Amino acid sequence: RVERSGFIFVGPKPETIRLMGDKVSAIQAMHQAGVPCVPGSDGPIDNSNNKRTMEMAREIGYPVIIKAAGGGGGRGMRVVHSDATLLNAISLTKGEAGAAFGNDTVYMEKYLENPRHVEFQILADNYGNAIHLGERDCSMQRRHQKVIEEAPAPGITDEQRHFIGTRCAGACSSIGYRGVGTFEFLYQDDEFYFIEMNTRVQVEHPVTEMITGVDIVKEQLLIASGERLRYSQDEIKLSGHAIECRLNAEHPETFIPSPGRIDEFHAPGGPGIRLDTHIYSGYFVPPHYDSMIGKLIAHGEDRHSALARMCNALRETVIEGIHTTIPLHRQILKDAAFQQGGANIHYLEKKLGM
Ligand code: MV4
Repeated sequence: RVERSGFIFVGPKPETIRLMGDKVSAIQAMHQAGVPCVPGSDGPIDNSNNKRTMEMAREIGYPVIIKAAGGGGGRGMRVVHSDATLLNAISLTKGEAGAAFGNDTVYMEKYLENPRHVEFQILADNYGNAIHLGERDCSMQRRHQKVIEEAPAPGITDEQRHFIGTRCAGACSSIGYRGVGTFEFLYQDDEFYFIEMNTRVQVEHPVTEMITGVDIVKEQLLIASGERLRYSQDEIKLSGHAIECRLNAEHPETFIPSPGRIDEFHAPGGPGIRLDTHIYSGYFVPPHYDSMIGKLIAHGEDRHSALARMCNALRETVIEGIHTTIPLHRQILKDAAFQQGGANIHYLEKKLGM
């Protein structure tokens, strides 16, 4: 399952894992496997027991978030700040979820106000072997679209990585998951909280490839053809730092799609630079598909070096005839908080004044 093919959407976005039915069951399975989850309802909200629901929200502590078990991409969620609005928020979310996803199951979690979005890459074969390839920080996002991703996540220690990564890999073995997958976490105040699993290769997989040397797509194909994992966990060594800028055919300030002819194209190069793209001079960006036209990835021996290489590569890249998000990336790279590392999921939208 691939999210995008040749950077063109080939169908509906493959969903978050519907393990044993839906996200609620996935969370329960991960909880069972020792993966830390967000304090919450630990199952669907029981519509016939409002007293228990109110109690639960008080135990968890406001604010709480009501989420649709069948939701995704930021749809089907509601934050609740007090008893007064709880039951109404639940019925509204249920109604929307039933109409939008054909599943009105909702669950409750503690709402984390300022988390980072950190996800672990795992590989699992058909024989119960599973390993992790460390984590990516995907906090730099706008309207649930990731803009920049990096690996490793700034400030995460080897101990944290080992603890969470081992549990993710263990969970794969215990649920019989095979293929490649991503465990999504919210990370706040030095703690990880599992929220969802993605059962596909993701757009941002190259940053993990750059720091591990593992070709994730190749391993996916080998696993699917019945091969055993070719790496043990000991053989996975993280080296340096990688960052990815998603190049979209969009206006860098309004984010309005900008299809049309690419009159001039010049690719960047040099040590540590990778550009995944299908464009060329004379290419016509069609108006009907996803606006992503490339992914620029920079690797360096440390974060500072990766950022410096990315800066140069963005300056070197020429895409004329359409608008692209390259100027946005150059602006973000100049940002002090971004350079510092560890900005949360709300940072970019605040910076852009939304
Ligand atoms: C949350 C959250 C805060 N607390 N859950 C948004 C989409 C879905 N994948 C999960 N999402 C969130 N769940 C709790 N308990 C905040 C978000 C969230 C978010 C998460 C990841 C990346 C970007 C986000 C943007 C807004 C809200």
